[in-house]
Amino acid sequence: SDSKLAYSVGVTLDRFIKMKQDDFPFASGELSQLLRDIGLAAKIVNRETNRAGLANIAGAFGNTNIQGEEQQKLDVIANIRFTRALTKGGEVCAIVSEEDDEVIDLQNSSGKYVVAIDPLDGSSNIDVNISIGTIFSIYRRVTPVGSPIQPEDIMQPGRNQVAAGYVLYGSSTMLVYTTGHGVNGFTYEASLGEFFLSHPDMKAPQNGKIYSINEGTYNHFEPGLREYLENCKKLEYSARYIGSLVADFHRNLLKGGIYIYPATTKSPSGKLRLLYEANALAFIAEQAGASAIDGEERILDIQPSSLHQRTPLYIGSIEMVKEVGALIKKRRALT
Ligand code: P6P
Repeated sequence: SDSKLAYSVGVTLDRFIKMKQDDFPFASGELSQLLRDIGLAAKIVNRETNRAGLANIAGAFGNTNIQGEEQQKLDVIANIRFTRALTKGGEVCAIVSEEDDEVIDLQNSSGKYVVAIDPLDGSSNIDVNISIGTIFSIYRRVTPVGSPIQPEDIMQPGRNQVAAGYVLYGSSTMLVYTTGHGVNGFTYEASLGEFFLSHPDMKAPQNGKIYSINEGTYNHFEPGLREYLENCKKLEYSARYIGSLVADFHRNLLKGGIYIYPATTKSPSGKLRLLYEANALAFIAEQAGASAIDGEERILDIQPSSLHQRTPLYIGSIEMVKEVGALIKKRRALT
């Protein structure tokens, strides 16, 4: 297939997007340009992230970095970079960002797309040099192009996504995305300034032996989840929890595993955000043969009611998600 060929000749992200666009001659090319814009912003944020350590050291002696600039938090910088790239590209009419309380209306009368983005998830990990990530979802607006943005353009269920992806700023920086025709991973080669296709047609193992959850609040978990975790321990599964959603998700996608951020009595809707965290990873998971629920229903079927609403998230290998979902359903029926 062309993905295999691409892998062998080392195709870049831009070349791959072009190849895939050729597969869809009716595509207007705007989504392709939007994906390229995201790729560019990812390269810029990658550079800022790599410098952050040095800047922070300088910043430790006051509020300015080695360039004497006001040291901004990296997630603020990432938000500016992605928002600017998406604005300049011209294809986007509105942005929902973890960093902005309100929808950013770009007043772009020709923009067809709405982007929901977490510019830098897990940014508290930067100071301890742990991987962090960008997560994004892309929707087509549902009201006529050129008319004022309406709530229904923004409050779309995850199944409406036309594309979704993440950037993982880790031991190497990767961009992983789907446009609904499978999942492809690209690894950044900084010396060339290019993302190269490194993980064509990613498929998650049906089952796994890794579970990722913060058990600190175990006593607040519901019975079905506690029963599932006891099963994991009986089977001596590996507990792997990085404290960075994108990093845990990516490892579980490649090796098989489940990531859980549950509802607890303290946070009844969990911690993670539906619009710019759960939906994007759920779309990628399902495209890679994995699964994502909120404990009982499919993440992609949730009808959003507020911009920054939270949702519990159970995501990863399909057999593991099925098992924990069944236990939760069984124990809820008993209460
Ligand atoms: P806790 C990071 O703040 C984040 O949003 C995810 O990336 C991560 O998995 C989770 O929260 C960590 O949360 O409550 O376990 O520290």
